[in-house]
Amino acid sequence: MGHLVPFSRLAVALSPSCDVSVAAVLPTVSSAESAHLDALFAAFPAVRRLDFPLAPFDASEFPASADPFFLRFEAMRRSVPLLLGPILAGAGASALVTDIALASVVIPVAKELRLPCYVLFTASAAMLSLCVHFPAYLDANAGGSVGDVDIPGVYRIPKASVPQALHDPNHLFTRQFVANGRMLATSDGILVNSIDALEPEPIAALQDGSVATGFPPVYSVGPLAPVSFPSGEPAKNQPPYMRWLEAQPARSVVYVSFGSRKAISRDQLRELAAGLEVSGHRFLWVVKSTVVDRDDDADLSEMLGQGFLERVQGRGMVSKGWVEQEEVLKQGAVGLFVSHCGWNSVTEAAAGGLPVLAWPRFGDQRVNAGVVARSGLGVWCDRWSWEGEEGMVSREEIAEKVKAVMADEAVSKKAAGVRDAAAKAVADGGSSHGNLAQFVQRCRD
Ligand code: BUP
Repeated sequence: MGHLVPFSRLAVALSPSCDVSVAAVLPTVSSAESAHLDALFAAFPAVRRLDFPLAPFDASEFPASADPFFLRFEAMRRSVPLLLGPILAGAGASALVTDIALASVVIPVAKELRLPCYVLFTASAAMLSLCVHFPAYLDANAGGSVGDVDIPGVYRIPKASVPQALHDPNHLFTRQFVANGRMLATSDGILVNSIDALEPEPIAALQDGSVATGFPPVYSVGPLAPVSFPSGEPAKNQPPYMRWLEAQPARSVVYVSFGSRKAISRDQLRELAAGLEVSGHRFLWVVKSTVVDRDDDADLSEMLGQGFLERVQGRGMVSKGWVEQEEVLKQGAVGLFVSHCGWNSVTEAAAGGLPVLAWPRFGDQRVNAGVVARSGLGVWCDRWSWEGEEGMVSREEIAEKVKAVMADEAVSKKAAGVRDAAAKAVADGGSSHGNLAQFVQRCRD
């Protein structure tokens, strides 16, 4: 979803001025993805659907434990040279925007077709600068282990924040990341869902050539506007969590979500439950117990501890299924977002001026948590990470941090400042608005 959501937002943002088609890869891994695609094409008929069926893929060369989403990216990467050309020819495309995860296989196909090819980087600009610099870092490091990474013109990414997979040169993610990073310089331009107010150094360094010389234009176009899929349902048929949220006082609810995939131990989950209970605050918590939502048949009360749901009834809502996060964050009742710091969640918090208590899990999330802390959008105690071996974060620590950030007026003020800057960037005359217009103009030239 972290990739699909920003693509939908970009497609909708472009569709008034461009003829937009979206290649939907089938079958999807998760139910959330297929529901999202169906809703997108139903709500925006001007956005055309191009089905991209995958070529047969034999996953037996990968460990059985391999992440199903990484495997899907690999299957897509292998299908692209075979299938993308005919799909594009049928669509009559004059420019192409590819996901970063496919850049190194899509750009050569686009070049063969003489089609300008842009990349939408769905993570932060800090992560983009790491992606651009990392191949050079590895070359200079000549097989040594990965440590802190100093990105020219940006800042140092500490070893602990470099995505865990990148410490292993043979990891499937590392091979894809390096191949994509090397190919970025040959694209026609890169769109990144960020703004100066969040990431002044990485954006400037990417644009002025400090990260890599002779680099194509980088368009910061964030925060991409959320896309609403009107359900057509009357208000009384709203999901229970929305009805509950509407009844809560302004800025009184702690919203807790670690994204659409599970990576949190059962013990930590229960400690978090206890921490939220001890904090005394109202909360809405989205719980996932599996990596792929289709497999999630866990029982909430068994997962969170006997009696928990009863004890917090009225004060806390726990949802195992998908919630409409954009709607939740728009609701004035939420006052704090305890987040894994998936990049879309960070940009959504920024657009809403909602303080973030960062609790990254893996991948790019520690880099994003660093952005949250640097920009002042929120707070991160860097011991708080699922990936670390430091042990569990205790209920007392969770309760204390939640209470402290909920009461912290300085953080609220900073987050409101980020919101105002984000609103200015996307308004007529703002940087993101202008960059998107420039990108459209280049596609037309
Ligand atoms: Br969970 C959840 N509802 O219940 P990130 C997520 N989202 O609308 P990451 C919902 O999915 P992945 C839910 O608003 C955001 O736009 C959320 O993207 C939305 O997370 C998106 O925050 C998730 O970038 O993606 O970890 O990159 O969860 O797919 O691993």
